[in-house]
Amino acid sequence: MENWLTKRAQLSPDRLAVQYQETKLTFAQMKEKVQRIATQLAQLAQNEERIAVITSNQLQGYLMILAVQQLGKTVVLINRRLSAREINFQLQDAGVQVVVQDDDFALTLSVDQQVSFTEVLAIPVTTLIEPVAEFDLDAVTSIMYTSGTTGNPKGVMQTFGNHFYSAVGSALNLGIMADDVWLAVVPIFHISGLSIMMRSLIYGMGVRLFEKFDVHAINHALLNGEVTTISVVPMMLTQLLAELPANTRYHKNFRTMLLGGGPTDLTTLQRAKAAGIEVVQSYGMTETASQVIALDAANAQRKLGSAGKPLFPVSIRVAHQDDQQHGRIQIKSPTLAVGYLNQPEKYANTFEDGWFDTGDMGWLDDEGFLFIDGREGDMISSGGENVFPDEIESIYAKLDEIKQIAVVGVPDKKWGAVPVAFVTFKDGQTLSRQALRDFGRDMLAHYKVPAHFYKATDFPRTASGKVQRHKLRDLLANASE
Ligand code: S0N
Ligand code: AMP
Ligand code: MG
Ligand code: MG
Repeated sequence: MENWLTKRAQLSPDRLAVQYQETKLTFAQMKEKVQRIATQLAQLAQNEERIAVITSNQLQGYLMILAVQQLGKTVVLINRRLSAREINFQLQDAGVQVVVQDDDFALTLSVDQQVSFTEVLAIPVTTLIEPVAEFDLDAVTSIMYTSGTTGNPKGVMQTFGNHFYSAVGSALNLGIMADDVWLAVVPIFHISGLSIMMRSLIYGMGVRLFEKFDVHAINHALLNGEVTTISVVPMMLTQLLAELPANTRYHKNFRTMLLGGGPTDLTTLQRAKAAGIEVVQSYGMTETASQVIALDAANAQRKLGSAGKPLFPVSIRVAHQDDQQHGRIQIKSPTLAVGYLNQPEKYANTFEDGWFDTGDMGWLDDEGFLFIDGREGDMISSGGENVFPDEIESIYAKLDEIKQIAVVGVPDKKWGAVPVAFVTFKDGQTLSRQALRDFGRDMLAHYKVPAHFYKATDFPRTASGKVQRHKLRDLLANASE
């Protein structure tokens, strides 16, 4: 397929491509800027197959990601909130030696070159390079890491074809209007955000980029008609609703709020309904290049609480035990990633009879609408970021003083859920809460650090001695910090 940016700049050169703060770029202007940056990146990383971009949702990072694509190289997208240790693991796994990053990114990483955006933009340009003529639908264009219940994070390899089918599947459900502007406050290092960038190129749609989840600024944009669509995780919807003045309606230009990334409670959906907000519930993951299941506007209210039906290119089945309605959600889709980097067997093992097993549980009603029960294991969804107790426990297990630690998710007013830890110490040893917290903040993304540490004497266990996490919550009632 012809290079999407080249094609888009030909088809609709004067349409808005992206707005960040007061800066607006049309597709023609964006193409010109991206070509210059691609030329600069080429000098920096001539022989690299992959370049990592570390950025918040700001314009330079946005253009850097597109520039890597123009070179025919793969962009490795790094969660800006991870610790140096976590990022180094991903960079090493992806064989990355060149990182381009936000000017204010402060961590020192184990790579040959760590270059700030300002430094990239200062590289002298004599002759502009030619962008790649074609985007090969089978070529891997982006890699982003996803964690699981066990083992190290896996680099999910997404192809141009994955992004293309994802964008088309979304459009066939939500529709496309000539003046659409999609507000991107979900991170462009997650598929929730990157998928908006890809839709923009494919649809010729404007993106309004927000660096911070500033509730007032975002409500303002939805109230004054500047944007037509927004992607949110549940915690964002809750906060937007809480700050929305009573009897106030979003602007009539605003047509869709795409909600995904984690479970939403029915009360929040009902409050959104009462506020007249068109919430489209959806379900998707990094491996599926964003939503694969979504509600349509016609059923959004009637099927409140459902994640919807599979998008046009997607098939779904729930694999269950004989007489049970609930089971494992499995998917076939041209948006399915082509693999986990360096771990082909691991990816192959997630398939059953050609169906990708999501690891999530759910059930289908008699009309084929999917309801999600949650993930197997003990994943915690904190503000749309996935947190795995096993990972936190294994990090803390490195501390000599700790005999055993067990982590469990508890409801949280702001983030939806947060991890808390129960700790037992070896005889005669202890660590302060502050020491435990500091250690965690050094080793882990801050959202993974337990919000509370409770000293325990022992844990509820099975007959074989395994800690029963689900029973730990019962201990909270009489636990002391
Ligand atoms: C909610 C967000 C924006 C909060 O970040 P904010 O307010 O910018 O925080 P900071 O200023 O950076 O930090 C302030 C303090 O808060 C801590 N913190 C930040 N985030 C979290 C968190 N999630 N949980 C707990 N604490 C958090 C910071 O650590 C800091 O504290 P200190 O100073 O102590 O360090 C942010 O969390 C965010 O962006 N969340 C959303 C992430 C997301 O997009 N997840 C979805 C991933 N899944 C997918 O992409 C697949 C589904 C999908 O594609 C999709 C999803 C949604 C909508 C549409 C789609 C689609 O299909 O298209
Ligand atoms: P990620 O790997 O970060 O892309 O997160 C994907 C995971 O988020 C899924 O496997 C689910 O566990 C969870 N998730 C996404 N959408 C929903 C939803 N609508 N309801 C419940 N959980 C969801
Ligand atoms: Mg995942
Ligand atoms: Mg931040």
